[in-house]
Amino acid sequence: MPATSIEPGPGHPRGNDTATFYDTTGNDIFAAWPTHAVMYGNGYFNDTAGFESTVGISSGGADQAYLNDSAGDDTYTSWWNRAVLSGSGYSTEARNFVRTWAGASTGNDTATFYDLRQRQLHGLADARRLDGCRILQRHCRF
Ligand SMILES: [Ca+2]
Ligand SMILES: [Ca+2]
Repeated sequence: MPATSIEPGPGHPRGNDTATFYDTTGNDIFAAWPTHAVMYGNGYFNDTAGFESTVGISSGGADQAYLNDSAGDDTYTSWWNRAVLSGSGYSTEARNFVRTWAGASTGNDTATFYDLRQRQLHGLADARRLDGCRILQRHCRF
């Protein structure tokens, strides 16, 4: 199956464009950076570039999401079924993934985790490594 690529195109004005990735019933990988994102699995590979907002959705399987931050200040917020990483000019969201990973590189990055009852579990600045998981973040490490 040929790879597909969707881009706003040259000269496209910066706006609030959203790209949404839908997974398969099998195991899929969603990986996102501030300027591009990919989802791939058995027999397919999809990618985008230049969207300000990107959403990856898992419907089943042992899906994993990897959210990569920018060089500037970023904010990561994780709920039991959803995680959002955002910074200057971009936002990336992963929904219903069994496992979500977010990386903090440079900048004043912050992370907040909420449990099933919306209680805040952790707040920390300049996180180097965040590893959220689906149920109560029991296996999180940073
Ligand atoms: Ca899947
Ligand atoms: Ca950062």
